[in-house]
Amino acid sequence: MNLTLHYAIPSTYSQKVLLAFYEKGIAFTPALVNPFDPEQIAAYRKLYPLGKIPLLTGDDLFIPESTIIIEFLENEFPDWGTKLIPDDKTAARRVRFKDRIHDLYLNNPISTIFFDSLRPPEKRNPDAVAKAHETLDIVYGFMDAFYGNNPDAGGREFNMSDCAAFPPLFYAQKLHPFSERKNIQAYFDRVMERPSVQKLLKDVLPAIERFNNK
Ligand SMILES: N[C@@H](CCC(=O)N[C@@H](CS)C(=O)NCC(=O)O)C(=O)O
Repeated sequence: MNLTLHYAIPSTYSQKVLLAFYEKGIAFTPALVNPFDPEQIAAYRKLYPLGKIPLLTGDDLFIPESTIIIEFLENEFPDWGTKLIPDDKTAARRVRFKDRIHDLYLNNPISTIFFDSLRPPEKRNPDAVAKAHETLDIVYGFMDAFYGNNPDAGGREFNMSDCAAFPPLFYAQKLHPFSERKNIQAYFDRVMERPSVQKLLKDVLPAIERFNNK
């Protein structure tokens, strides 16, 4: 099957999908998009006018949205590598709920803070950033309680919602630290031990560090 992944190295949603590919051991053709290159963005928007990354294409495929890409991988390759969405309907619903929590209330506020920090001071939006920090405090409360009650999460149990959590948590270490939240820190440490995460960091860290030092 021809699977071409359009993605960007610093993009947390791209990293979420990369983790899924690595966990399942599925090969893909990379189509890198540099989100800071206006020409590349203009070309990409011809393919996908919303301009959102990642996107999976191939033969008759056109699949935007990280969660839907992972659902597709799980449906097409159910027996490969890690099962990222359980077969059991109730368990699958819980995974989808945490996937939404991690995308909407962890990843999005971290992205707000990150992109705001790249703007010149006169273009910054302190209200949006304050709101993002507020949301993160609330979601950290939820995550701390959840991971305290589920010590196998992110380690012996790993699923789509963990693919969604790691990339923003990686950025959050600096942008909205969680080290005082012992259960989130323990969860993060468990996730860090996954070979897929180590591979991801090897692939993306040099680019992120180059970017941070600019
Ligand atoms: N809901 C989308 C979010 C994707 C998203 O927002 N990606 C960011 C990069 S991490 C992006 O494409 N930003 C460029 C833009 O919004 O124009 C998903 O899960 O794939």
